[in-house]
Amino acid sequence: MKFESNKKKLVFLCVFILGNMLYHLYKMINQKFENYLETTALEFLENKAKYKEIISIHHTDADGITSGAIIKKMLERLGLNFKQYAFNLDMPWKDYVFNLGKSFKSPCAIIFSDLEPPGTVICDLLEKYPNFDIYIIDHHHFRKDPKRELPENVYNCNPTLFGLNGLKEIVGVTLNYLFAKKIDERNKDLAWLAAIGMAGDALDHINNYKSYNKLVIEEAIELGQIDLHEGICAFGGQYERIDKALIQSILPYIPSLEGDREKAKILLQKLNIDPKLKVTELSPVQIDNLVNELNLPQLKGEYITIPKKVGLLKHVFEYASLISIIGHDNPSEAFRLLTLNTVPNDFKKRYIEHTTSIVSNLTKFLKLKKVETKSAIIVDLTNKINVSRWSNIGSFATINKIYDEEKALFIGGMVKEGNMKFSVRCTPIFIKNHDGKGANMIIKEINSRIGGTGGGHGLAGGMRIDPKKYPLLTKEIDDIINSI
Ligand SMILES: [Mn+2]
Repeated sequence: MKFESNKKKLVFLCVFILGNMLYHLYKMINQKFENYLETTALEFLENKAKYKEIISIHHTDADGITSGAIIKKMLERLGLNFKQYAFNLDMPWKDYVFNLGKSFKSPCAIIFSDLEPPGTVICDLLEKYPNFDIYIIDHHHFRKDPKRELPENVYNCNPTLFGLNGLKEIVGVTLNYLFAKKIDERNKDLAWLAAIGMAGDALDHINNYKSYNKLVIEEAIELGQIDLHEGICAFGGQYERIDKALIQSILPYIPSLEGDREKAKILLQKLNIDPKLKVTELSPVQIDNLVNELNLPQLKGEYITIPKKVGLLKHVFEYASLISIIGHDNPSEAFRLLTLNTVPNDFKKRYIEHTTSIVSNLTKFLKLKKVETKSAIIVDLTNKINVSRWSNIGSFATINKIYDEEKALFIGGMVKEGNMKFSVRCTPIFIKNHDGKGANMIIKEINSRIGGTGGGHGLAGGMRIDPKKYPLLTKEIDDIINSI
């Protein structure tokens, strides 16, 4: 009898485990998307002989640079004639791609990595150059042409069209890596590049990676290209000794330390932790004591290192930040960084300046007077923090959850006479509470009620208004948010 019941339990357990595995597998992969990606890769291989040249256009942040590096290697392996362009989106797509397109040798293939023109521009471009084939390997929300379908020679592999989350589940470099691997299995030696790009776009703990992001990380670990560890995650200062790391950490930002090294030292002394210890050298007990003392559970988690690199470049979050800092104005230097094992001093200096300024600006942000209504927080930074930092503060304040997550954040101020600029941020909680609507819908409503310009997506957007309308904005903001 007892044996029978144990047997039943065992069968039940097996069914449960198997069911769970199948469920997770189903959640991980999206067969329709994979089929389309594979078909696109096969079509590319079939068409490649007819192309006089291949044009690769990619973004300039860490996700874009690593995507570009993967496509470059893929094209080199195919022995194809190609040109590569890094585009930081500082001019309208139409101007950029029409001007560039004049020099392309037709027929050609254009591969867009980690960025893509809106549908209207693609349709216009192909009306002028019907012999350009277009391969879209991008994960951003695709802006369709409301009147025209894309022609047949556009292969749109955008995973968001297949219901995937273009950030949590698959970022640009993950997609470009998967595409390159469908083209040629040898490209799997580039998986470590995906780990860097992902860190830059996802801005999250590895524990929270999902679907294809997670699968590619697991692949890179299996191939020995990256290592996974558990411990303190002071992203921004992960390569440093612990006292410096804590005050340089931007994910999480540690409010109680205010970027002050003395405060960090006092804290460590209290916990009997040697400030000279490296973040990665802390014992499990020291880790728990630190996390408890600061009451920051997100300070503990999984982190990734690249075994063949040293110092800052060993840590993917910091590597990605550095590439994004350099890449916007100097993409070729950002490309070169990928070939190095140690960070050059001048780059490291720029990295530290950038990171410490985020910390000090977040500290300022917390202390500033804010207009707080039922559904919004409005912060006027005019003459307080440099304009070029506003959007960045908005993003890091949001990912660090250092304001009421149920409210929309407006951060900005006067940029010049008659012009007020705001970055708008909404957290996933805000969006969930408002039927899936966020920053872009709020901006649209503001534009129609009180004027101005702007746009964006649910989590983030930007807008400009007439400063004379600022009092009206603060007065009506709750009503505006209520009506989206
Ligand atoms: Mn991206």
